[in-house]
Order: sequence, then C-alpha cells, then structure tokens
Amino acid sequence: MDSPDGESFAVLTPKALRSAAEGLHRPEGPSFDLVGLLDGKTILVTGIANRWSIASGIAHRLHEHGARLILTYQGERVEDAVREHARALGDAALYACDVTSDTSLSALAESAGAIDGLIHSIAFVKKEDLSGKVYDTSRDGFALAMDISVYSLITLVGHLKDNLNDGASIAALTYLGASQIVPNYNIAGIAKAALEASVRYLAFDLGERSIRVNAISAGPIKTASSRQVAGFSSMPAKVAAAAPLKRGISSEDVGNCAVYLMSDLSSQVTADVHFVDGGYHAMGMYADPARP
Ligand code: 0WD
Repeated sequence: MDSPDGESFAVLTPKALRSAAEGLHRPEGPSFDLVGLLDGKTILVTGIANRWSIASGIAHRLHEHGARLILTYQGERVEDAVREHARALGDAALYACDVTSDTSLSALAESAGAIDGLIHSIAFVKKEDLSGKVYDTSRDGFALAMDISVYSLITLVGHLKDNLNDGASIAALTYLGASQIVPNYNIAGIAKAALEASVRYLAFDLGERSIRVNAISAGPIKTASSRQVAGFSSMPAKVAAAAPLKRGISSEDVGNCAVYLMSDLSSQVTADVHFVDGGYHAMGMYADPARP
C-alpha cells in the first residue's frame, strides 16, 4: 500500500497485529532485545545505596542501552557498595553528593561535566513519621522529609542547570501516596505531592531549553527505605493481586520506563507522572479473587 507521500509501507492485518502482540507478551518480566536507545548520552544517577535500591535497577537498564553513567553516593556509609556498582556499569564516574550540603552540590556541578539526563531517586523520612498519625509529625521531621525528598530535586537542578545539555531529561521517583491515602506513608506522601508539583514547575522553567522533567511513580518494591514504612511487607503482594497486570514490580521495570524517559523517544513528554505499578493506581475497587 502507498502512503500519502508515495512511499510503500506494510499493512498490519489484525492477524499480524495479534502475532506482534503475542511476541511482546513477556509475563515473567522484561528481557528485551537492546537497541542502544541511549548511545552517546551521559546520565547522572543519584540514590544508589545498595543493590536493592531502585536507582540500581535503573542504572543497569540505562547502561544496557548504551548510556555513559555518572553515579553519586550520599557518603562513606554506602561508598563501597556504589563503587562496586560503578565498576559493573562500565566504570561509571563516581562522586560523593549529600543533597543537604550546598558545598557538596557545588563540587558535583564542578566535576560532573555535561549531562543529558538526571535521575533523582532520593528520599528520607524519619522512621517514627512512617506510622501513627500525620498530625503528630514534628516540625523537625517535616522539615527533614521535605528537604531531602523534595528540595533536593529543586537544588540539584539549580546546581546542575549549566551541566544539563539542552534537550536533556530529568526523572524523579515518586509514589501513589502523593495523591491517594496509603496508610502509614504519611509525611512521605505529603512530600511526594510536593515533589510532583516541583516536577511540573521545573518542567515549565526548563521547557524553553527543551529539557523535560517527569516523575516515575513506582509500585511498592522492597528496599531499605520502603521497609521503614509500617506494614510495608504485605504491600507488594497486595498490589500484585489487585493490579490489572497481576504481578509485582521490580526496579528493572522502573528502569525500563527510565530508559524511555531518558531517550529521544520521549522528546515531547514532560511535566507528567508515569506509573509503573501494573495499573494498580487506576483501580477504584478491588475484584474478589473468588468471583472473577
Ligand atoms: O517501594 C519503593 N521502594 C518505592 C520507592 C515506591 C515508589 C517510589 N520510591 C522512591 C523513594 O521514595 C525514593 O525517592 O524511590 C526512590 C528511591 O528509593 P528506594 O530505592 O526505595 O530506597 P533506597 O535504596 O533506600 O534509596 C534511597 C536513597 C538513600 O538510601 P538510604 O537507604 O541510604 O537512606 O536516597 C539517598 C540514599 O542513597 N539519600 C540521599 N542521597 C544524597 N543525600 C540522602 C542525602 N542526604 N538521603 C538519602
């Protein structure tokens, strides 16, 4: 068949579409033929603390797609683990960066060079603020949660704005608790709401340079941070049972979304929240498994 400009293209019949869809169905989790979607791009990834960190899964996917990586680590406590990751990720460059310190952020900006992407995968809330009543949150606990979980994105972008190439992409990790009540997520949810708002305002600030800013809302994944939320241990199974796609989320699933957002495939996509939760966020009522 001819297209309007006279070029030939194949017609996809319903049968061809079905067999293409079957080819794409991978219920056991991702295992993609890699096409180097990030060849030539340098991406700075924050928030690896250990191999269970979501940022670790993201960094591995970005690396598999050809990105040159720069990793940051919070401090000595996690340095060895992150150094090991850096070696496994094509000898990624490695810098210490504590987002509560302007000196540390300025040093990062001076050393990092030009970047095409930034992953913000940082949050912190005192354990006592991840259970009980929101109205019992201390002034100090609120300020700390907002500083590390929200202001860190704003100030990272502020410090790195001259490192970011025009057309770069920024993605921050968020969670459903920003817009829905998730018992015990408490102040972390309030911080994520502010983070998502920050994503939109930063997208507006940087749009004139064609820099996109998005949030990835991940389903529950067992990590050092998430385990601090009271009752977290039962959440992944509950979400997997109720979600349309009926399986748990891995940090590599989140990494696949990050590959898309860091790549030129998302060049017109900004100021949005992208859910990687098997569709759980869209459920209004949970089906009774006994009566499908
Ligand atoms: O279910 C989950 N795990 C979800 C996590 C669901 C949806 C979203 N997220 C978000 C988190 O809120 C966070 O924004 O993903 C992001 C990454 O969290 P994670 O991978 O679950 O947890 P973790 O491995 O603990 O990484 C968070 C890291 C810190 O880890 P530790 O465990 O050391 O507190 O944030 C970093 C640190 O590496 N971090 C800092 N980095 C620089 N400066 C600082 C700081 N001051 N504080 C914490």
